[in-house]
Amino acid sequence: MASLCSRRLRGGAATRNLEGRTYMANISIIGLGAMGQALTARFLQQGHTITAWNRTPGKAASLVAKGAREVKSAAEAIAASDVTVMCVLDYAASDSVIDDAASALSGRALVNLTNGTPAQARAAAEQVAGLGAAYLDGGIMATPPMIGGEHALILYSGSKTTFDAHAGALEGLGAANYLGADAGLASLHDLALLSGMYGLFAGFFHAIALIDSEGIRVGAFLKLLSPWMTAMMGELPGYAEKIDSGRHGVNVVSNLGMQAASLDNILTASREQGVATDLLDPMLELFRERAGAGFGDEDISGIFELIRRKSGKAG
Ligand code: FVH
Repeated sequence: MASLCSRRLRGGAATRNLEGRTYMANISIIGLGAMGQALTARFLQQGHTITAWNRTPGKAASLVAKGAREVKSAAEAIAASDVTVMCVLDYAASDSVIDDAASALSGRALVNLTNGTPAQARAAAEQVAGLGAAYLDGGIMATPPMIGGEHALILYSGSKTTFDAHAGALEGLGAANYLGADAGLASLHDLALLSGMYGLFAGFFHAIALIDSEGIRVGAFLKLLSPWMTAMMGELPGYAEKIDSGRHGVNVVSNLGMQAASLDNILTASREQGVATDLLDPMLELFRERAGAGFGDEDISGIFELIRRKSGKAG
């Protein structure tokens, strides 16, 4: 079970460390895309000393104007600070940076906020440890404009020593949630949260395609859809309880068989309205499979049993 540790310490121009003392750090940044620029701008705003490198030169101009120092290589950036925060496109990119800057890493700490898989994070942690450096992985649950704001959350896992040592700076970016020593945990949680988001978006896009099929404005429909989706969020704790206990047949008020018939109506109506059913077809297949196996009287939480790892379906 992952240990949870979430904190937010806020200062004005500078952050505070875990003991509450004013904290200014030398931080290097690798990657000045949309997210890297937002992270750097926030660190500068918080009073930290920043050294930055980006593969393509020229992206640091506005940050240099605010006090950042631009260097010519990733190795030079890593050598400049005890801790380097990297945020590049993907792990192919971050792996190539680590390979190129391997000689500079010994004795340093690397915080990798690049989006990737748990396996990629674990492999990077092993490689970086082999080079004599500490590795903290991270998953950013925010868009660039949200960085430093009250809704920004960053998940971390890997080196607890690095997290604790630099929490004062990291918490300036957003709430910092340390999930455990396994470097893959931040990515696992990040991807699971994004899965929830994409499922929500899938329902939204199908719903508005159905409404649009009669020429109704999406903005007007949103006034009905948003509160409905918010109300349905209230079902999640009940599903979670059934999944955790494996008892999908208790307190059932909307059984799977009924919902399979209802989802079938949605897909039939969609076809009649000329709307593609691609986003919802797989869900009806799972409903039918579970109901066909004799669980039609239970809750729809039972379809979890068909997709979980030990169902044997996964590759
Ligand atoms: N932007 C967002 O909304 C999301 C929010 C959640 C977290 N993601 C992840 O953050 C990583 C970076 O995303 P980004 O938005 O900064 O992406 P870009 O603006 O496209 O910038 C990409 C940077 O990566 C550099 N880069 C690409 N390939 C390499 C490479 N082989 N070696 C070194 N650097 C590389 C690229 O450099 P350049 O093209 O300017 O030379 C940019 O600095 C990402 O994992 C998101 O999933 C963002």
